[in-house]
Formats: sequence, structure tokens, C-alpha cells
Amino acid sequence: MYYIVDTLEILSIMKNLISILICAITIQVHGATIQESLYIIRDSISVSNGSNIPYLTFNSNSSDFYIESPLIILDEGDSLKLWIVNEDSIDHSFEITNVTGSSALIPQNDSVLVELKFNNSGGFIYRSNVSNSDYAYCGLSGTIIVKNHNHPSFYWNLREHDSLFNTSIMTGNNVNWSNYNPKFFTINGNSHPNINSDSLARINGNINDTIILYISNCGRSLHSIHFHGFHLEIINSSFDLEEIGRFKDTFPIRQQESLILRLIPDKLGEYPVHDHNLVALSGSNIYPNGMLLTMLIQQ
Ligand SMILES: [Cu+2]
Repeated sequence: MYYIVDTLEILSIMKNLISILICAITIQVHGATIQESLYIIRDSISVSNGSNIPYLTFNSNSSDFYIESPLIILDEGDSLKLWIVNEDSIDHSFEITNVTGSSALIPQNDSVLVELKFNNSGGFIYRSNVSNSDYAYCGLSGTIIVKNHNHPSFYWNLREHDSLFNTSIMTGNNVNWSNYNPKFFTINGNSHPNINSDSLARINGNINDTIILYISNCGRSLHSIHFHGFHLEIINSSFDLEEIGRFKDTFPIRQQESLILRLIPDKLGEYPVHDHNLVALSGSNIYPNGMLLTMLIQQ
């Protein structure tokens, strides 16, 4: 009898120890620390008609120049260590929209470490806020996604480009945004037909999947995105929480807004998605171009 009680007690202590260990491991896995480096680099991008537009981005290394600043994907509860290195010829400032304590100044040829913990899921925009965020429009902005699910996910960063505006801003001059008339439109740096080759952007799923689409608008125009064939549900907006729960087929996305949509497709096929602002379907005099892609839903 004695032996049985002792054995049971030992078993119970071992069970408790194991559950404490599992708990500790779970906490560790849930709160990972992600490190990224962002290099502020000035160069130019080539647009659909072959012309070049002056541009600035946060690049993941200092030797290559990419049109898109890195997409940073975290899990809820993760910490982010961001080294930001300013290789530009002017001082820059840094901020993450809707994240307190994220502001930093980065003098030219200097660097800064920004450390933040993300306890809430959502879409966030990191950017320069020099000159009322005009430099964010010139390319110095990107997206941070904080996830709390494992569903198939896709990511769009919307932008427009205007050579005269970029040239003025990047030579230190003011621009009049009421005269803004952009000529080129991109999702993740690509225009139609190249957007469909971007596996981060092109929705490719199966019937009855729960598909999550993260859209950020890093440009200066309102973009009204129309989905053919389906209604999607708004599950988060960085601007307007009243929109959560609405099912629609067209979603206006304001400048510097992050929107999260849920799609549960109920039929097969290939369906167009595009900006309802017709000029955004062109690239200067090229049509179709700009913000047009398709979704592919399979069995
Ligand atoms: Cu349409």
C-alpha cells in the first residue's frame, strides 16, 4: 500500500514537472525574437513604359536595390529587432503606424536599433515620416504583418508612381498633392501582367479554404479594389473598426491604411481583381496595366 501511494505521488510530481516544462517551451516558441536589417538606399525604378523614376527604399542588404521594402511577418507575441542603416544623403526618421514607441531618428551614415514587442495581430506600415511622409510615398515604406492563425495568406502593397513628384520630393522641394496625377500603379512593385507571377500576391486556393488577404496602401491615392465572383469579409482595418464584419465585393483602401480580408471560396475558377479607378488599370498610355490580377480557385 505504502509503495502504491509513493508511486502515485511520484507519478503526480513527474506529471506536474512535465506540464511546467511544456508550458515553458510553449511560451518560448510563442515569443520568438525576429531580427531584420533595413538599409535606406536611394536609386531609381524602371516602370512599364521603360522610363526611370527616382526612388528610395528600405532594402534588406546594402548592395542590392529592390522596389519593395521587405515584408516582415511575425506571430502575435513576437518581438522585432530592427537595425535601420541610413545610407542616404539626408537624415531620415522612422515610425510604425499605430505602434507607440516606434519612432526613431536616423542621421545620414548612421544606424539605429528599434526593438518592439507585438502583442496584437494586424497589419502595420513602417515608414519614413520626413516631410510629412512624402518620402514614404517615394518608396520608403513597407509592411509588417502580425498573424494569429495558420491559414493560407496573401499580401498586397499598393502604390502609385509619378516621376515629377518623386523628382521634386527627392531633391528637397515641396509638392502640391492637389495636383497629384500618378501614371503608374503597382502591387508589390509589379504591374499587370506580372502581378500574377508573384506568389505572395496571387490568391491561389481551394474551395472552402479560409484565405486571408492583407492589403496595405503605401501610396497617396485611394484605391478601390473590386473582387469578381466573391464577397469577402473585413476582419480588420487600421482606420475604421466599424467596418469589421462587413461582407463586400469592393473595398476602398485609404492612403496608409492596412486592411485584412477573409475569403472562403465556394466555387472553382479564375476571377479578376482590379482597382475600380480606371486610370489605375493603365501605365501611362499602356492598357491594360497597373492594378489588375486574377485569383485561381481549385478543387
Ligand atoms: Cu470589377
